[in-house]
Amino acid sequence: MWTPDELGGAECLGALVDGTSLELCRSELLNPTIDMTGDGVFDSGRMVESDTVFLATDRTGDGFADTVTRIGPDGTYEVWQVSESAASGSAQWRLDDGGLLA
Ligand SMILES: [Ca+2]
Repeated sequence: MWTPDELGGAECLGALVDGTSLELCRSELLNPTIDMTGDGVFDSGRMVESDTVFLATDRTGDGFADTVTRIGPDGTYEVWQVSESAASGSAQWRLDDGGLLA
């Protein structure tokens, strides 16, 4: 189950690997309901797929997610960020952080 009312094109977020091109996985915030940056603007949306929760945030304000936090049912989490590849100059998803929620 997932919530397409908040995120569009988000099905690919569950299959991110280090170096996934932004062109291959670009999720649009359709109806963001969360303010992650605290500036009073809703910049994040949620998706639930199986037992995994995804929180997608648009930090650049272009309407597309550039940070995704994936929280698994076992308490593990991963933080994915879009960054420019120095080699190719293209935008890619990179695993930025991860671990176990206390
Ligand atoms: Ca963005």
